[in-house]
Amino acid sequence: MVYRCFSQFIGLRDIEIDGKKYATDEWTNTPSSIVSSVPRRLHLQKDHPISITRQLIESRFPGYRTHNTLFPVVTVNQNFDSLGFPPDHPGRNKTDTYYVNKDTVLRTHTSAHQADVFRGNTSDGFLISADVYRRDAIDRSHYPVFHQMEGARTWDRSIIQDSKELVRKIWDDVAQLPQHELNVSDPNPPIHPERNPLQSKHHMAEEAEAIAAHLKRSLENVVVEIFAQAQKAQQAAGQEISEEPLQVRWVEAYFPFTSPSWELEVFWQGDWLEVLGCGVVKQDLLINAGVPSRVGWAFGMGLERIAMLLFSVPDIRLFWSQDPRFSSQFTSPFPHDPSSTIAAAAPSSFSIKPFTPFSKYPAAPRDVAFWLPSTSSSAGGRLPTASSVHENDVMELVREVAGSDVEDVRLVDEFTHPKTGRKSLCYRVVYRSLERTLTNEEANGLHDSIRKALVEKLGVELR
Ligand code: FA5
Ligand code: MG
Repeated sequence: MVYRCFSQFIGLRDIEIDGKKYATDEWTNTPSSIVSSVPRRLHLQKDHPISITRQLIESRFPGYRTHNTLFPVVTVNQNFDSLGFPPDHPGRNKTDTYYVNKDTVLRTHTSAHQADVFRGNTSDGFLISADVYRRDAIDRSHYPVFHQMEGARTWDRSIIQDSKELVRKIWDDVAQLPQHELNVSDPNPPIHPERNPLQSKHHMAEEAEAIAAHLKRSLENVVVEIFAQAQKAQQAAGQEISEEPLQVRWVEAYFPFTSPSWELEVFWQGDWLEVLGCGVVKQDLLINAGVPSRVGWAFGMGLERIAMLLFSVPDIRLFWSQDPRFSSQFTSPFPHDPSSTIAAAAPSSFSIKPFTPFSKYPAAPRDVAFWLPSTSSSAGGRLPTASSVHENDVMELVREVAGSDVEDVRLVDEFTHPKTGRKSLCYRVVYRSLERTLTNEEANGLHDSIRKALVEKLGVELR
């Protein structure tokens, strides 16, 4: 077996995460660089842009119960089983998820807490903000630690006489939501029998449609508010504001714990950026959580993605910077509220200041090409080799060596040798520090270490 990346953990008895000890086993794959970011909790740091973004979004859900200090180590059951993830779902793989041990993971999403909070049944609406962890690609909008906000709103059927009355109540609540004038592209019907099915065993179409309308309007209002604040900020700072109107679209999606489901995308810097996933909560989840009479919606959004729009932050790594040239630029218009349990309204008048980039240091791109290990030792072996190294293993190895001095990693070439059947990959690694110029020697040094680690840890042969 080629996959030896985490052999360093085997034989280690315990792993300590933010003061709590966990036994390790052959599933453990959480590196120390990840463990050391656990105490940062950017969403609760005073004046941090992720925290300001959280507060601003919370203010669009006044009265919702907030849960902002839930611990990031959860059970496999909380993260996957309780949400109906099938046993063979790729999200469960070691290549995608940081395991603490066989039964315990760093949460990959705030949805890990949905069932528990529903079970607590303390409010009609709740919001959960938290740090989440994923082995993922490296680029300016992906980072292995990021922050999500989960939101949910449910209605209790048991206190209402008949289902028509519930539908009317939900539409009344939709009418109470702020109106916006944004032209949102939403070409698909709310329910589609194959692509986006109604939970017909549990819901009437009219119920699901009313819930979907409340969900979509609530989230569109968030995006409208964020953009209005971002534009105001850019204008006040004398920055050039884009002529193009805000473009937003709903896309059909799939999650094991909602149906129907959608993603909301925003056009940003020339591309569609996915900012959230959402849907009508699977009734089985609510039944298993002991609240069978509740029906409603849930969403999960990436706080970094929203904060990048709000503050014009061009690179997701900047949020982790401890350089005062970054951190001193932001001031929250909201009171510092790390232990608050209720979403507060925004002050009647306030303003956001956009990020002013300090000089951008030069990029140092370097390529590395290698043969994937053969899975057969016989010379003419033609067994496929592609699965012996997962792309996320390459990503993590690069991150382990170069930390936040790497801006982007991407596959630029791949081919299979016609005779031997061996497969070769070429990755381009772009080195760039956010805080200073990397010298040629430094970039070469990092790159050499990465080349060595690829051979030692993934068993590849350099070309
Ligand atoms: C989820 O995590 C679902 N739990 C969302 C959900 C909640 C659906 C409730 C339905 C009901 P997804 O993997 O698409 O879905 O992530 C949600 C958002 O997190 C994305 O839209 C994106 O904004 C953000 N995100 C995902 N991966 C990263 C990453 N590596 N870096 C930064 N942000 C990310
Ligand atoms: Mg998604």
